[in-house]
Amino acid sequence: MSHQPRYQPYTGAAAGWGALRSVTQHWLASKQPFKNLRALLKTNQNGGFDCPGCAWGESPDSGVVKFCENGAKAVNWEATKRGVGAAFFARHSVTQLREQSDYWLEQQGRLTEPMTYDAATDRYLPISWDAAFALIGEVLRSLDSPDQAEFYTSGRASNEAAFLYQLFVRSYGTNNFPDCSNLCHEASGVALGKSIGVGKGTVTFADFAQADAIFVFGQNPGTNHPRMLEPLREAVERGARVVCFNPLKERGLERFQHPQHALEMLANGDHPTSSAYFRPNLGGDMAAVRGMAKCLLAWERAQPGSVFDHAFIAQHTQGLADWLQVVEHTEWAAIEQQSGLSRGEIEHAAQLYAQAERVIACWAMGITQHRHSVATIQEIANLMLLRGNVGKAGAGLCPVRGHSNVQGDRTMGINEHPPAAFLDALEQHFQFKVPRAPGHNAVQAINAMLAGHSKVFIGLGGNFAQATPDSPQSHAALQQCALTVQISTKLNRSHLMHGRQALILPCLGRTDIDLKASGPQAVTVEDTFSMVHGSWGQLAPLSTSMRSEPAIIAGIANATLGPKPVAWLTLVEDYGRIRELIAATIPGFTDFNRKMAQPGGFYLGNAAATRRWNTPSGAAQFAAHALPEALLAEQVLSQEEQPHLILQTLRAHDQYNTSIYGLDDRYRGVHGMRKVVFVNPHDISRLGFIPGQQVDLLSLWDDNIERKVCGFTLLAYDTPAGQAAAYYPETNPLVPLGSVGEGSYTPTSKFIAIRLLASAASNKVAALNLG
Ligand SMILES: Nc1nc2c(c(=O)[nH]1)N[C@H]1C(S)=C(S)[C@@H](COP(=O)(O)OP(=O)(O)OC[C@H]3O[C@@H](n4cnc5c(=O)[nH]c(N)nc54)[C@H](O)[C@@H]3O)O[C@H]1N2
Ligand SMILES: Nc1nc2c(c(=O)[nH]1)N[C@H]1C(S)=C(S)[C@@H](COP(=O)(O)OP(=O)(O)OC[C@H]3O[C@@H](n4cnc5c(=O)[nH]c(N)nc54)[C@H](O)[C@@H]3O)O[C@H]1N2
Ligand SMILES: [Mo]
Repeated sequence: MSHQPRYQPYTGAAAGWGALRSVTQHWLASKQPFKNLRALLKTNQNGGFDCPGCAWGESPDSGVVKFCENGAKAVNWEATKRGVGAAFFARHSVTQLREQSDYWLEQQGRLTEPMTYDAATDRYLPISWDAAFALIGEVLRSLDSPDQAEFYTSGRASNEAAFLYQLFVRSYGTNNFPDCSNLCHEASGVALGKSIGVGKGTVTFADFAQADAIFVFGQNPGTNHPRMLEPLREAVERGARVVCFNPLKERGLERFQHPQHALEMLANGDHPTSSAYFRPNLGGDMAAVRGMAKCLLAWERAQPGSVFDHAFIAQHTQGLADWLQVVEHTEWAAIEQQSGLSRGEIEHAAQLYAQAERVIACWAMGITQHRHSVATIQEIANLMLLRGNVGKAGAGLCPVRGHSNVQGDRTMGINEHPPAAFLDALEQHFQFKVPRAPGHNAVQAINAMLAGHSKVFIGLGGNFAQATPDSPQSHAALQQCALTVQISTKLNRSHLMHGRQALILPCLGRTDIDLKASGPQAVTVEDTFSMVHGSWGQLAPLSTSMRSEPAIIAGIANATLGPKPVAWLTLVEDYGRIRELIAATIPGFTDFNRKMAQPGGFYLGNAAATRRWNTPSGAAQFAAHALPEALLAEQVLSQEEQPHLILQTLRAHDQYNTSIYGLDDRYRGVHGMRKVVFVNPHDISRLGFIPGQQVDLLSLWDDNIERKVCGFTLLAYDTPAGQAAAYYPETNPLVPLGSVGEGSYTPTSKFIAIRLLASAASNKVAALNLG
């Protein structure tokens, strides 16, 4: 699909013909287009499977087949006919495979049989399921303490798999649950828990149709949540405002064509989706929102009662006075400097906010992957509380989740610091001593493995080696383990950065039919709006040697603990039995087996959405944080050399996290290459470079470790001065392990202080069409 590297600005609109053309290419490349078409048509339909793409939800009563370009790619990626089994591993040693790109690795196809690493030949060899389970059980039982094992989860795991996994791990004796959420929306959970008493969003799909304004902070839905563009456009058509905060002019937010309105596509028409577009500096959103609050305060003082929702504030909140004092003391100079926006722009944003009766605030990784993310999200919550925009129709807080079931996994107890009530319920129902000490998050797990404290890593999905920060360190962490186990659908680098003993356990994906003696099994997932619904696989699995995630977890649990505290193997004969256990222990799941089949699923509820505040004070809390003194960390400021640029690491259009589907990033005009860095043209010349030149990126931190990636092509791009961007995971080696969010521990993937160096290897202009 991708040939000659090319950089040429994209002129079409997002999600229109261009999108459909790209889907078609991926379909054809999968070698079974017709089968996939059928599978796709079931996506997000009752009786079909949940899209393995993002966590965006659907209107429960819409009869329309909902799919998007990138959902289609995700389905297609999983439903490939290519297989990776014994013959493949016989051809390639692990050392040879390490030389291959992430793109190449995942392109090889679906993992088809269990494999174990053989050091003598440096190859993976076949192993029986029973022998694999026995090995895991033996190693886990041999550890001095259960806290010496790490149990990672990626957010594609179903509710059933996640519940079983946490039950096994806690019965084994630890809360070491590093998960992808630690790298993702952790700050949203922490901040919202403090502010409104629940770590989830308060809106449902229906709210979007009633909002007067929708604010979108630090999110690129055109690529990462394409189905969200539809309610955004509908909002604009109704006359509502869509207000974006993003340093980059993201195509999907700028203009939009609806792929399901054939007439419009034929006319090649596009509508403005974005009513106002503000371009803050990386990490500047807290200051911008603070500035908005400062405006609202001034207007309220000028005309009391005209701006604040005093009735709501009096009845439902605490801490307003303290916060307003902080707002008052924050100087405009600091706000403008830190946000990168002018006072006039911020006043405009504040007007748009104040003119709307019902406001939804959405955000994603541009907000959560900073040092002060928790404080930023609490500031967004403050702004929303000021006008009663939480817990009324058409309004609310909306962290837009990433992985299709990352929210459900948390609900099921994938949590390294679980609430006491959850543990109490487990203990009572299953009658075992539940571990109470908090476990490791993702960064703590890496540190524990590096230090040799943790010796076993088990991954339920995902690609820990590439998704985590400071790649050489996280690779070393895995390689230091006595045993690494990856439960996966596709080959990735985590299989190659393995422990002394290693297992690859191939599992069924969302699209595969999961047939048991009792019949085909369904699983359930929870979307970003707390809707839980069933998912039924539709395609015959590529190999009979794959097992479902619940079956694999049950096998491991049984080999480690025997049939205690539950008869693991019997449970997974019919997933309805797992759901009964969920219903018995987790609030909101009463009558689960019946409700999962309801059209559109069922709503778990959200206390804050009904204005019940599960905070210690019983009220929604205004949080009074000062702005960070400087956005740059002390560990950078203390260095002799100061940064040239701040770098954010983001997703291209043709990738799903560490899975690279193709080498294009259509909306940003990049074709056939990923090792690029987007830099403001004035910065390029200020730093003495020219567009197209090859550069190395060096990140600054105070621990004397050289963090560098080499041979990136400089692309002149419309980004605010000083704010650069490059793709993840190629740039993960630059994120220092110690650079994490305060209170969230999330790596600061959107704020890396870097210097640019001319590439030693090939210091010449790449042959590029620079459009
Ligand atoms: N096709 C596809 N879909 C996906 C994924 C995928 O990889 N591919 N990943 C899934 C997952 S796990 C997740 S978490 C989501 C991720 O969804 P997004 O959060 O949209 O993902 P990113 O590509 O990281 O984009 C971050 C956006 O925030 C902006 N940004 C960066 N820093 C700042 C900042 O400081 N302030 C502001 N205001 N903006 C900023 C960037 O310019 C970019 O537009 O998508 C999910 N859906
Ligand atoms: N620098 C930087 N780093 C980041 C981010 C960033 O923006 N910048 N984003 C972070 C975010 S938001 C996230 S969520 C993480 C993502 O971290 P992960 O969730 O760990 O990574 P993925 O790339 O989604 O995992 C892909 C692998 O999952 C396996 N897989 C796919 N489907 C299934 C399935 O159904 N079952 C099982 N068992 N395995 C499956 C396949 O083998 C595939 O290779 O990365 C984080 N890392
Ligand atoms: Mo994510």
